Amino acid sequence: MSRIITVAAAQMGPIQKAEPRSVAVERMVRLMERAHKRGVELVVFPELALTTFFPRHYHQDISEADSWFETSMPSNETAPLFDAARRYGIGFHLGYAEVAHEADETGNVRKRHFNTSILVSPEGDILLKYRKVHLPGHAEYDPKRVVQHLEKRYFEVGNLGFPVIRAPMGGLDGINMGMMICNDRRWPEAWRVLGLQSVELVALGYNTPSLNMEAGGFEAHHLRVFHSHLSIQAGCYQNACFAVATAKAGTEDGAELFGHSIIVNPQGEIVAMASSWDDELITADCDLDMCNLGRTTIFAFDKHRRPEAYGRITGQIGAVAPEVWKKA
Ligand code: CDV
Repeated sequence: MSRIITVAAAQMGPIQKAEPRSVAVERMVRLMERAHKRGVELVVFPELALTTFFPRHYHQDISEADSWFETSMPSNETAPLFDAARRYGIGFHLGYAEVAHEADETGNVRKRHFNTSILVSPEGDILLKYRKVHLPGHAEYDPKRVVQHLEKRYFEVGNLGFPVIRAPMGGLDGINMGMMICNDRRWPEAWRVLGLQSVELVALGYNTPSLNMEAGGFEAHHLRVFHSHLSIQAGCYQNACFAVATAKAGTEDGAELFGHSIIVNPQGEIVAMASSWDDELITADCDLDMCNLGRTTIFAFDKHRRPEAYGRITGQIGAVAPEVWKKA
């Protein structure tokens, strides 16, 4: 019997700075209602889905940025999402900014900020939490940039690794599910850590500007989308898994996000793609047995991986210069 789950990427159009969470949540509940009508069993929302992509805004006093963060999940404002999950029998993935009071690596309990995502069951239970590891951007105001990207100012590096959980979802007894957030998708290490836990479905939310502000905007628009898709398609193929990659899209606070949400199969093929820059639901029936081909042949990790040759992957951060050839 094949293992099929119907999934949706619930792309969201822009959320402006002044818009309250209640408006975003209302839009998300509408998307869940539409998903239910289409027989969807798991809905994936974008990164930082409750507010505008606030790391583009500079707060000199960092504590002022706390208004963008959630202190509890669920909360009064996000409860309608959990209610909709129960009402429609749909699981969901949500990206949000999390503030937590917890110990750091030195044992000091303090207020900590993370770019977080959760996977929620159709019963409203939080099955898995992930905190973004690869934080792009910068920590200080950069006068050269037209639009800031201050993730390194507002978030700490995620401290939960790349976890995978096996849990029931839709009509299936168990699916191996993992998450990554936006920039993580560009790092093969992130995919492989999930792959090494037999992930079958990766939920991934993103907010990606149409222009590369670091490069003065010279990177062509179509290459921005291409690199996003290339990374996700390669990650799925090389780790024999599905991905539901969901964007926030359109012009938000005057800055453009490119959208192009996709669902990808373990062959690396795009099986659904968003075409608007607005709230849009794309769906696919994912037969998880498709994961078996890659993981028992080309990417049978137990047979073919050579970790003894991969020492640099974890032993080193930046690239070093190679040895220079000299004529004997
Ligand atoms: N939110 C992100 O992580 N965005 C990055 C941008 C800054 C390049 C991304 O990788 O899409």
